[in-house]
Amino acid sequence: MHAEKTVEKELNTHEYWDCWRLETDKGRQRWFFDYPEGVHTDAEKADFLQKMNLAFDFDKAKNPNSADKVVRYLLEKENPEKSVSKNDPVDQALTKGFEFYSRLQVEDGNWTGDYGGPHFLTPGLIIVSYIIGHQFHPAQVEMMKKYMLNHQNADGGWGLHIEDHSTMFGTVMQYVSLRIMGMSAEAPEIVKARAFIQNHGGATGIPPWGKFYLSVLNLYEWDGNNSIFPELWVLPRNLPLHPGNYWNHCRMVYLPMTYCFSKKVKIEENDFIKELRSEIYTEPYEQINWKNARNACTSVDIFKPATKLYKSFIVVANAYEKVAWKHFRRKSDEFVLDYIHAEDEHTNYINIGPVNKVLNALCIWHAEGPNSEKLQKHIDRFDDYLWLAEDGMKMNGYNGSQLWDTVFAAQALIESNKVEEFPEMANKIYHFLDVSQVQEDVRDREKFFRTVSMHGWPFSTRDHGWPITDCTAEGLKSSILLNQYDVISNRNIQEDRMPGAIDFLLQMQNIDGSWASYEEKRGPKWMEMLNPSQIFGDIMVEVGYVECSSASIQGLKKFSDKYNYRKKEIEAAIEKGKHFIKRKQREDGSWYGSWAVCFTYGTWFGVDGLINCGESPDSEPVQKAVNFLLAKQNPNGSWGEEFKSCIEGKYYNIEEGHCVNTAWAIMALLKAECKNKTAIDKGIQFLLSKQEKNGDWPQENISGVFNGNCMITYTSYRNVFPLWALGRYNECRV
Ligand code: LAN
Repeated sequence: MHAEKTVEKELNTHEYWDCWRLETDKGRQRWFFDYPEGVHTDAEKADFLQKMNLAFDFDKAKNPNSADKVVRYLLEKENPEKSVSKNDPVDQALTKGFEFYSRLQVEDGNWTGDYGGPHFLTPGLIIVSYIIGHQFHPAQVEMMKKYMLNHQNADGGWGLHIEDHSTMFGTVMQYVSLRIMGMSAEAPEIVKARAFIQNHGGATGIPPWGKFYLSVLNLYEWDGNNSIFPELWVLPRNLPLHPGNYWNHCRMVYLPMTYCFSKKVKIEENDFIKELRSEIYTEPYEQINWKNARNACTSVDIFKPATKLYKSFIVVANAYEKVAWKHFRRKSDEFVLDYIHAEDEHTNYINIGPVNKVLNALCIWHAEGPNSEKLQKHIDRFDDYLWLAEDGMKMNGYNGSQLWDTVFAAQALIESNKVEEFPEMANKIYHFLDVSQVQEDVRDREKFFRTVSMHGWPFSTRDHGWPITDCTAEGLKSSILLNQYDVISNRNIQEDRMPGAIDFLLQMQNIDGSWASYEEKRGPKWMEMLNPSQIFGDIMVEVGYVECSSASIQGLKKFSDKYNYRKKEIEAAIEKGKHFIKRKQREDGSWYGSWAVCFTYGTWFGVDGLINCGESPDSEPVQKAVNFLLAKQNPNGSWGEEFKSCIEGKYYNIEEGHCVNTAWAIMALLKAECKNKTAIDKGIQFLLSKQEKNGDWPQENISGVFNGNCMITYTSYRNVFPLWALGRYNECRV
């Protein structure tokens, strides 16, 4: 009886998932919804959506991470399973794993997936859409609402990301969004969320970015914000304070923020806004002391407290606001708006990330009007960021991780020696590498502080276009490797399309030998003391990362092994890079990973980087790394790390182990030619035991991270890294 019920529920679930369709075009990915036949009237549609809601019931207590069941169900259905039969268990797992993964590869050659996690992105989109009067499809609204409710914590709040404890930022942002999406103030979930807000002192304690979002919604006075003055943009460029020297994500977020601050952009007050004002504060709105609220920040939210330097700086900035010189302000405003237009054009209205995506749209609405063509172009790109999974619909942390997932799949396939066995997959991969490589520099590059882009690779798609050091290196590496195979039919990425990537990588190396993420380091480290966010670390200026450095070295090395272009300079760059990697190694032999959880990730890059620099596996740093990893192996053969490792900079073990961490550790140990074969065999056994019948691996905890405190989902990691580790193992034992 019970079994029958489960089957029935599953069938129903699929019926609703089947109304959704993912379209992809050169990496652009968008979800479309169609009502099924027979659903015509408004009442029928509303009824259908309510039922669909149940098909997205999700138990956060089991695991707050979606397993990307919807897209995988649709793709698996489209691409039938093929049977695989190999004598050797490792080869069987590997081949089955690739067979399964090939079914998930979309037509244009990449892998799509959930890139959610942060809890401040979807609300940003909802808030801005409300202000600019953009209506989402009712099915999208239903799914976004569902997503937020699925992720509500037991205490009524939401955190900075899906695995986080509740914070004021997370809670107020979802609260306001859910209310905008039509939930009543008396709905039980809303009542609970309000209690969380009230019990933690009310929304005046929301961190600065939250104050900003509330201000444009007219739920918080602009006077309660510290000054974000636009004159910053026209200061002399050689001042460290000039935003042209900031980390590009910080620069691009503060750009529209300065516009809104300067123009005091806000929606007109209405009854709904007045209601919200009465719900999120502990005192009547009119009585709030806004000046005091400027620096208020709820303690559970704080990751990086405001420094003394920042507090002094802000006193000056706030004082300047009262005497700001009109002419200078007008000039600054003009530059800011020009720059917003330029970023929109450079990225084909995708924008660099999910935050400036919506904030630029807001500025364009304000500057160009609600019916402007430019606003429409912005709105057309909203869907590029929306992702549907079994937990509902969310805004992704980027317009996807298409290139990134594809380069790892390429290398896993190559190292496993499976290119010839999966020629279609390999050809599609190559095609995506081809169409995602950037083919031009941006206009007015220097005026807008952009570096060269020509022949770099971005993290997602060519239309997005911002090249990244490690993405470029991995794209280059994958192209060079795949060029060796006759089964690849259109080998378009040849010598003429590589020097640009090399120029970019060489130009991006920092004086200390490191590589940062998108650009070279442009400002001093102490600038971080002016970080106003309180919730993110390392946002002010670029930082040298072991991951980006190791990847860049590997890319340069692979190129230099085959071509002669700038050979001497490459050699020197690799040598300098080696010293950086060595300096970054911790006493215990590990490296801290900044972009995934955490030391197993960093150490995988550290070891691979050193070996590529010509360091012997027997050398001290490599052996120290081996010993570190061996010491962290769990009795069941696995490795596993909690996301807390990233936040505290200290290894937090998960005893039952995670496939992704295990894969990174095994890859590092194999690269280091670790003599302890038993440890590696045990790790491999763990991966084999975890593989599911269809060739997939289970979705475990969140893998990605940024700015030290915010986690982000990479659902492809659970496939691509176990495969790569098995492949490397398989080849090493031959
Ligand atoms: C990313 C995603 C990719 C990531 C790697 C390529 C994996 C990394 O090796 C270098 C850094 C980079 C490019 C990166 C930087 C920070 C990003 C852009 C993100 C984690 C995706 C989302 C995040 C962005 C900052 C989110 C918006 C939040 C702000 C604080 C602006």
